[in-house]
Amino acid sequence: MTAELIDAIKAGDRRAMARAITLVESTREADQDAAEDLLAGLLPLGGKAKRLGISGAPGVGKSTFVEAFGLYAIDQGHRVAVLAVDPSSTRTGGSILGDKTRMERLSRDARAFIRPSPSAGLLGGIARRTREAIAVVEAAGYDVVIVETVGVGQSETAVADVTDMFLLLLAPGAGDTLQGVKRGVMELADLILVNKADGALKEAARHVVADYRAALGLLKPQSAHWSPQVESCSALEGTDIDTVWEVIETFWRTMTDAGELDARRQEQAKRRLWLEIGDFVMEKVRTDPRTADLVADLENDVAAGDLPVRTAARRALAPFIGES
Ligand SMILES: Nc1nc2c(ncn2[C@@H]2O[C@H](COP(=O)(O)OP(=O)(O)OP(=O)(O)O)[C@@H](O)[C@H]2O)c(=O)[nH]1
Ligand SMILES: [Mg+2]
Repeated sequence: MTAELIDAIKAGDRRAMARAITLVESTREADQDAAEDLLAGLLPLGGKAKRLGISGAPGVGKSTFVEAFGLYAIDQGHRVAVLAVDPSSTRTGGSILGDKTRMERLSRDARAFIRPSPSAGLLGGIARRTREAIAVVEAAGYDVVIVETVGVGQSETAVADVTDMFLLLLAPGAGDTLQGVKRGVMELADLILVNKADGALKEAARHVVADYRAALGLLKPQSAHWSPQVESCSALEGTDIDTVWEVIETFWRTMTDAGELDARRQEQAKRRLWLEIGDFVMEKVRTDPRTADLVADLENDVAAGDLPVRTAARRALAPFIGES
């Protein structure tokens, strides 16, 4: 069954891709072996895409940008997959509807694949599933993968951790003054893009660009080979999307030649390993019948202040690691 599914994915069969993503997203115990078989089979087929993370406050124009940028990339001969990470449980029907209309042309194009966010859940779980969804779309030959999230503080880190390049979208007059963006988020950005540089906002956008260029000059770049760039564009009018594409190409050339792209991906995989181990152990300890009562008592003891937390933690783990 796995071999057939992989063949269908390789052939770019959209229903097979959707089925595979649903399988890797599944939390059912009965699906876990099949999901791991599938991922093992996909492994040698992946890794060739440009993985681009995009974030920004609500309303800065992420969906509009992804549509314009995606269509541009398709024009350049690429195939584009869009995966959404949504940490909030409050996403409204209106907003999903908004995405459908704002990405209308892209979603109808056979060279694009758009996967909306899995229904809300823990951010860690969503990030893991996104990583695995990337494996599926890469195996299907999509060579530009966009992972989009609305910026809420932690979602940016989650997205940056599954992508190669992080793009922070801003808009003039949207509270995106320098003070409005958290320093930690700014430090993640490989490219800061000031959108809505059109009409009455054009002049304001120029100021925002200048402010951020100055501010970035004061930050120590995360990378030894890449200094974060600041550009502007208009997703609505489709202007300067080509400039954005050029910056992205330069980033990939630079980082690939320097070996830093591979290094980033290796670090991400190692971090993910420890997160998976942590999740697995946590789940075991929480749900194991041998510790259920013990854990409840320990929770009470630490809540009452009767036991140091580290001692309680050690006791909770004792049945698994043979310590007392
Ligand atoms: N003037 C102008 N308006 C834009 C531009 N890009 C997007 N908008 C408008 O800004 C509004 C929000 O755009 P979206 O693309 O839905 O923004 P978003 O960041 O995806 O919003 P959420 O999904 O709610 O977080 C819409 O009314 C767009 O038409 C632009 O380049 N210029
Ligand atoms: Mg949107």
